[in-house]
Amino acid sequence: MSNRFIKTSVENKAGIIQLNRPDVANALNRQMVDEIVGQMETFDRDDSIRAIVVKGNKKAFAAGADIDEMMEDSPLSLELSNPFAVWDRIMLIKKPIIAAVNGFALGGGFELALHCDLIVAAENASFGFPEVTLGVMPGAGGTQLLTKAMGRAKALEWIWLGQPMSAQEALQYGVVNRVVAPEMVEEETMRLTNQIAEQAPVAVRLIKESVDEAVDTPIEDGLKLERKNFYLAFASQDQKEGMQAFTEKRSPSFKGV
Ligand code: CO8
Repeated sequence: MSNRFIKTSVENKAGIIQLNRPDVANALNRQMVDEIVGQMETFDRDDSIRAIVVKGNKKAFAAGADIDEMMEDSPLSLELSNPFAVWDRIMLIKKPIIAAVNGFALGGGFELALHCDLIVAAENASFGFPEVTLGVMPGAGGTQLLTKAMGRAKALEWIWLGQPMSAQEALQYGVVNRVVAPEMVEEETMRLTNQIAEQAPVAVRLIKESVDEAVDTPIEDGLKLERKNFYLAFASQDQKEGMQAFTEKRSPSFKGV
């Protein structure tokens, strides 16, 4: 099935997903979310891709769920259509996902950015959950992901007030990784992505799983997984190549096996 609401491309070892509903500030309708997640899964299965980038346009990363589509929903229509099941699949993507955010990342758009592993933001980007002003609340993980990222008190303030937060403030609270001039967002995102894409792929994958474990589990369980993954890394050719290259004082050539 061809994509209607996203554009895709490949640059070096990065698979790029561009949100493409510019007329409505990239508001996320359900088909668009299906396309985004389906494409993430396609890139995740592709051995030539080492990292995934999600970006919008100059004005907006995404201004939230499509309000026109959502306004007729009822509890039962939501229960039956189960619109958030597709979001859970993002959590299963093994490769690094980097969001490049220019302009608005609001509501579901902010939730999409928070589902990514790293965020590069423009100085003029604004992040927020305006749902409260619509009489609802975040539904695609926003209350959970933002609280884990910045702590309870600040997350409550942000979600209760519904006001956007600047990129600088988001940086200060550890919600985004880097803030750069708007015209540098893509370049900086690709620089970061390419750096990660050059690392040993098996190690990158095991690191993502291990760090994710730290967020949700007791320290004992996290340490067990870290140790298991550390041992597993020694089953890869990349471990041998990486250590050999170090002793031979040359750059390693990682193959992802
Ligand atoms: N849904 C539908 N249409 C939208 C949305 C949206 N979320 N955001 C913008 N648009 C449309 C506008 O209606 C407008 O259309 P038209 O040209 O036909 O009038 C067009 O995009 C351009 O928008 P504006 O004219 O408003 O542009 P401005 O620069 O003046 O303002 C803003 C940009 C600030 C982004 C403004 O459009 C805005 O406030 N948008 C709504 C933001 C919002 O409330 N988002 C939260 C939605 S609720 C939500 O996300 C719940 C998430 C849980 C589920 C997630 C599942 C996907």
